[in-house]
Amino acid sequence: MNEDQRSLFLSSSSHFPPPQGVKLSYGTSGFRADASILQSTVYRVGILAALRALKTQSVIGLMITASHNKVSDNGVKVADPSGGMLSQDWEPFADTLANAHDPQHLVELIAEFVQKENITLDGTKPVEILLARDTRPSGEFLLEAAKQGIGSIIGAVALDMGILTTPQLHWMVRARNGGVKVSETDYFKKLSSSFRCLVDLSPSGTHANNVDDKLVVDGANGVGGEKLEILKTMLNGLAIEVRNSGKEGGVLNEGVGADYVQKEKVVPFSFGSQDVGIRCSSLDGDADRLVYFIVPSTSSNKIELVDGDKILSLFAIFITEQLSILNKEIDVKAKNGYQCHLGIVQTAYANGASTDYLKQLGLEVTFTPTGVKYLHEKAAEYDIGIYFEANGHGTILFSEQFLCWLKARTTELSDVAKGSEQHKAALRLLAVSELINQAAGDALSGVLMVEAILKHMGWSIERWNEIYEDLPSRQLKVKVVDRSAVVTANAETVAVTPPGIQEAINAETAKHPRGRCFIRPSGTEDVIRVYAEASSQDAADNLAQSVAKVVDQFLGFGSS
Ligand code: NG1
Ligand code: ZN
Repeated sequence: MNEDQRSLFLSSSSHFPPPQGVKLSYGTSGFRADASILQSTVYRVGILAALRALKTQSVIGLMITASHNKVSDNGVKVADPSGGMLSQDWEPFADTLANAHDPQHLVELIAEFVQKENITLDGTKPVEILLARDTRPSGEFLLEAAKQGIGSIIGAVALDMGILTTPQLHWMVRARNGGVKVSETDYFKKLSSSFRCLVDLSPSGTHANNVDDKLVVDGANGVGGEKLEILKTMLNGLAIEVRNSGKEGGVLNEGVGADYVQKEKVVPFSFGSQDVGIRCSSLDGDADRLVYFIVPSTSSNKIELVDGDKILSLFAIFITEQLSILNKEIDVKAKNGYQCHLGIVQTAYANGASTDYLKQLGLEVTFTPTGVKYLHEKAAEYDIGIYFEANGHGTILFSEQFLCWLKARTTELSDVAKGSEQHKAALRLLAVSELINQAAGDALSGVLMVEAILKHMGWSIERWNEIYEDLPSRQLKVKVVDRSAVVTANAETVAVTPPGIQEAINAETAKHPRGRCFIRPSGTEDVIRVYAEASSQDAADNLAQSVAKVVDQFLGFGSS
């Protein structure tokens, strides 16, 4: 590292002293904390993103968001050239960078890393970093810190894309690295045109159930509602009403949003008896999660949740149907054949009934730890990989090889075969690959996928919800002295440490029919999460409560 670069670092980093007594870690989804202590972290992630761009000689993304967390929190994460999450082998460097205690130490760490990774810092090959933020007020000053971090690396250029959903930024990074200089308008155009294409390919006569009725969307008082207001004006044949768009003065994620609806299973603010019989859905604060729900015709505020597992199952049904139409007329062993490998990826939070259902359909289901970085990576191993977290975060990935084959099939077919069922199935799969965000789980493209499939099947939301019945479940959080004391294995289903805790969990679980329970440290909050499932709601509640007590005994503030 030359002297100019060294003194640039020293002077700019002296404006961003790290918070005292806080240890930050690049968790499930980047760094997250109270916004008031994040300035130095975001500045340092700016440096990290710039180094990553130089290393990969590609466009990198930096997103400022704390998703479903409360409005006083914020966070920052990096999008890699593929549009996916930061490569996991850079996470330890992210941690050391964020926790460096003074400018001198920071410069030494960077110099060492730059040398190890063979990164050239002479400005001869300039690179771009796309910046975006959600609607949190703190995003504004944090974005400035990110710009300063990027500006402290010679040859790195920050491009401020303004307020975007997290998946919009991931999508832009991916597209730009594919050589297309896209804007937000291109994103909306792509979604609306591929949605139109899918709807036009629906079998005639299947629209009746829902073509004229509307979808009501809870925007979590965040960026998603705002963007959906724009997108909906570009859609034909789908009426969307957005509530909690943030314009009515509501607070981000407070009594609203996908996380609230999924965890509390109650109606979000501004929904109620007027919505009985209507399809309702909820986005989270940065619009990368989506759940649907039904308001039952009772006086309580409870809802029927149609969660990420049901969205995944709906997608799986549709894709399987298209693949079987294709395979019916193709000899997969012939020269033009293709044995498409379809895989489903879930986490331990997936409702047991969903996994049973998917396996009954004959699908291959695998599990990864929580966090889309794991699910995404696994799903990318298939020709078509569908992944979802129960909380509504997920997408469908297509391999390049399979897409090439599909494209070739649609053009190769004779004029007679064009318009055949096989041709339509291939076109539908291609439209899905355009509509669904290949970079990250995306609530806006997810809504359009769900709506197009419901039209295709001629299904109401009730019909969709009935594909299987969820096992009752309960999630709790426990505050502990040090959450890193819990180390898990087997896709987080077993707690390896502290010693004896798993045996205690097993003993509680064994008391309940169809009981299943696990604990893990949250990657986004300072808590241990408890998940319990059993044959009745009371049993699931009791199991979760008793395991929360176990956690408290082993790790709580009175434990030592
Ligand atoms: P943590 O806090 O690590 O449980 C939560 C979600 C994840 C993921 C991330 C990122 C649950 C139980 N966990 O992570 O699935 O979505 O936030 O937003 O929903
Ligand atoms: Zn989110």
